[in-house]
Amino acid sequence: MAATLDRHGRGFYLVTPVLESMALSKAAGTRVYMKLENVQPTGSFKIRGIGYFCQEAAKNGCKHFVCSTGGNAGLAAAYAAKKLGIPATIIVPTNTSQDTVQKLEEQGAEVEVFGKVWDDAYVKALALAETEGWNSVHPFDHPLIWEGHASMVRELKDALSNKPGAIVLAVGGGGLLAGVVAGLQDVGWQDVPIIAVETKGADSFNAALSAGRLVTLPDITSVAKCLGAKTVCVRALECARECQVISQLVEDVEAVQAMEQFLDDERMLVQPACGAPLALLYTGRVQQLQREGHLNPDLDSIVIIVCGGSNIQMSGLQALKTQLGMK
Ligand code: PLV
Repeated sequence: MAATLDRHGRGFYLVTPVLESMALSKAAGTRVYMKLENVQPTGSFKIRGIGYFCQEAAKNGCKHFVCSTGGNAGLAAAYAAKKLGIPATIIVPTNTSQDTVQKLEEQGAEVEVFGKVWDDAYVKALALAETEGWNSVHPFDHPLIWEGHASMVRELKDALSNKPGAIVLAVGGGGLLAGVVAGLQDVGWQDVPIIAVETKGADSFNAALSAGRLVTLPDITSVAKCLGAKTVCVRALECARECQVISQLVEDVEAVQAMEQFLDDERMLVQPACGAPLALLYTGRVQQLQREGHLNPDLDSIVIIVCGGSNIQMSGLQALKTQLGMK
């Protein structure tokens, strides 16, 4: 369990609650458990893998971190760096909100705004790592990150009396997917199907699965900027060969409706990146997958990874609704 400990023998992340949701169970027609990663320090699951990566880098003498991010990976890196007493520079694309920049600065990080989307910020981070000799923290593509994320599946195994019938999660660059697959393999649950959800316009995993190879999207047009990696990591495709991974797409409007519904149902506000997997449950897609024979018609339960995201406020939700022409 090295992934759970910092240099003082403490973990950066929390063991998160697993709660049954009456509203989501009703919507999906099967008992739904929420793995509440939104309550992690910095508001998302990212602290698990990124925290572990940073701890290991610190052990190896890292002097300065640089992390390109859609927001949440950077917040996790800044948080871990602060705990480790190592400076961090976080590179965010221009579509990043001022609120996120402020949160990063509050964590003590130096923030640079660069490029239109995350992929551009990544190029800048790599260049800085090269010229300055800093340690680059990838937001999703590293075995230590997957190992850190895998801890959430061990917690699920401890919390649930039965193996779930499916796990629903969001895919951006594929780090969460790779971590969950690592965890499933670790606890002997590798036969649990994973429903991997993206929004249209940030659907690089779906495109890669259809093509049978990595595909680079021309642009990210979805409002779910945190799912906006133009290309997923190689490991994401491998995961789909090792486990049953069902790729599903939702519309931006569905993801934003799901955010609002989830706020009403569970009193928690999450980002569009998390609205996407919630939308899968709210729009009856589970029952559709069952009817089509992709999922067992008789599921014991479904787990949804409530991946969270800290870049959202009520005004932001309202702005998204206006942008998408919703009432
Ligand atoms: N967000 C990354 C990549 O952004 C970041 O830099 O924060 N849910 C939330 C709330 C997220 O922030 C992310 C990733 C995901 C889901 C998807 O995780 P992934 O990238 O590991 O598949 C461009």
